[in-house]
Amino acid sequence: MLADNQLLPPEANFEIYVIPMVNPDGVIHGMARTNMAGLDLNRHWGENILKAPNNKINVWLDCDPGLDDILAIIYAAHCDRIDLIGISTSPGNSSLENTTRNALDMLYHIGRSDIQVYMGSNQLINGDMKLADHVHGENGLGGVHLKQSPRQAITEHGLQKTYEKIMSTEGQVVWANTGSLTNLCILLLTYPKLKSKLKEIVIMGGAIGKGNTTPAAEFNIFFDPCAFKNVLKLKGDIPLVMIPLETTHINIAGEDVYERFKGYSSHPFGLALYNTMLCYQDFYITVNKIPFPPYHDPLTIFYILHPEEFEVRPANVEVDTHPGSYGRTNIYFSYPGVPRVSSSTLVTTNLLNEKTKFWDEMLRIMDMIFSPEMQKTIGIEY
Ligand SMILES: [Ca+2]
Repeated sequence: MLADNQLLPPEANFEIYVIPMVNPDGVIHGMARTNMAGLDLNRHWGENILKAPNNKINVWLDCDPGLDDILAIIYAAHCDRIDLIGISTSPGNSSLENTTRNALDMLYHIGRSDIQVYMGSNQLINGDMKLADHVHGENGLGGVHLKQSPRQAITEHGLQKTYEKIMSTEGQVVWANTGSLTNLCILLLTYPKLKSKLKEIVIMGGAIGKGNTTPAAEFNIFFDPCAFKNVLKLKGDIPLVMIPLETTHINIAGEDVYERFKGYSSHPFGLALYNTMLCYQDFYITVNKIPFPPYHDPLTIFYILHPEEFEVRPANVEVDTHPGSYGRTNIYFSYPGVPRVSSSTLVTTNLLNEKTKFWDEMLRIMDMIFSPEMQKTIGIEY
């Protein structure tokens, strides 16, 4: 292993780096494949030490549902290797009221109302709120209205309760983030002890090149750039994995996926989900001129489960808050002749398999949700 301050040999291939994933105890729990000179070409993942005592990975999901967040919720809530210990909400894809309602309703319809929803901050670290309702519709679900969950979110001191819940969880927790970084920033500022409980932060956000909200910026970062800027400072040595647009744009829900979801539409909730997908697709056809849309947010959960499916590189990440490039993520990778970037911040640069396991796993969960046995357990009368 190269020392942090050691120069890479000039013949080294800089396309893919070896990425030791090290926990605070110094134990490497995984290693990405590399074709760098002198290092093993094979992927050799160790035992995943992220697992909680119940052999599951504790995950907290902070989100702003959101047409693509909802698949992250379903995936995390029903993956048998994850213990989704709570969900906090932020404004972004829609108002805080709507995103919180959407999280509650989604959990209700998939039979996971036992997972508590915590309403996060309705105030950004800096700047004015510019919701993405032109993408996600007037309610964040493309105008699709679900039968409402009888449960309520924790609205009083939601972030304090988030902190308390995480701190009282046995084992460490992975923070998955599919909206702005506002809530995490406030938590790290207010409760520095939180750092001791966070094993890893995995965010969907930013871009290496062009943004999707402005030419410079991706939406989640653009929404509250100062939040991400401060999270990068406040997180200390906690590994942070940033999944930028360049990776999420590979995760297309193709025609086959749409056909499968269409197959659930004889069920009222299946029809609602399919309609959210049609709304999302319509935006990408109209605005981006592509026939099928990328699903950004669920890749956070996919990364937590399958980091070996991603190419990742350490990088210094800076967040631009100048007016002309507001919200741009400036990513500094290593390159020949420059000392290797030593950073606990990793940026994904590719998905290693053209056909990832993501949609297979997602569809397996959907089949399970719409099975007669599961529907009987969920017990909603439509
Ligand atoms: Ca989102």
